Amino acid sequence: MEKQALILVDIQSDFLPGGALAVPQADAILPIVGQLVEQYKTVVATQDWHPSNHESFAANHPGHKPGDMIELYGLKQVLWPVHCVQNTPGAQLSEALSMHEVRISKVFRKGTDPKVDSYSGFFDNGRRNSTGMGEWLKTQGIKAVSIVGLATDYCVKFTALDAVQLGFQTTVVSDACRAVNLRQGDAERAFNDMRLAGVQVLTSQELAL
Ligand code: VGL
Ligand code: ZN
Repeated sequence: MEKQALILVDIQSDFLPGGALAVPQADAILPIVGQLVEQYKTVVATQDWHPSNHESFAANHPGHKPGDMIELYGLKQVLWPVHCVQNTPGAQLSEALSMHEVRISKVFRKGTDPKVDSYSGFFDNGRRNSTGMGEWLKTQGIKAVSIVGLATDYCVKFTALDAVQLGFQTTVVSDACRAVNLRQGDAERAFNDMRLAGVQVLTSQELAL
């Protein structure tokens, strides 16, 4: 078997029930993620980690509200509620992961530049800076990655697309992800975009076969 890693995408309090950008039914992934974490030797996590002046926050654009679309330094940007602000409880990895924390080799933070959002765990949306995750996985000899987490239609999708581009054999575990679904059908469209790019989309049951 080729050397594999599990990537936990943005499993943070603000994306879970009660959080600032709660993803519907996000907590349903936690038991599945907990099982998967025990099955991989190499587990890494991404962490959305914004400064409070981040320009993806609607609050930093007077007259705009969450869900609005703007152009930000040449890139299309959805405006979000204030979320995952550095060193706040909402930015912490879910407590449900704490018992597995020793198994997480490394956490890669993203979204730290106030001028550009970063959906992918590998690069910012302008593809100017790397988080170091791709380089680190390659130095570990990882050839294949399985991806789980939040949210299907943003950070999971763009992490998976970049993983394929970087040459990793890439699987997304569909029932271990949940979508924001700003528009109805966004989750299905995201899975289709991923499949078209060469991502294998499997349920956790199919993965276990
Ligand atoms: C995410 C919106 C804004 C995500 C992060 O983790 O999918 N979505 N920041
Ligand atoms: Zn964010």
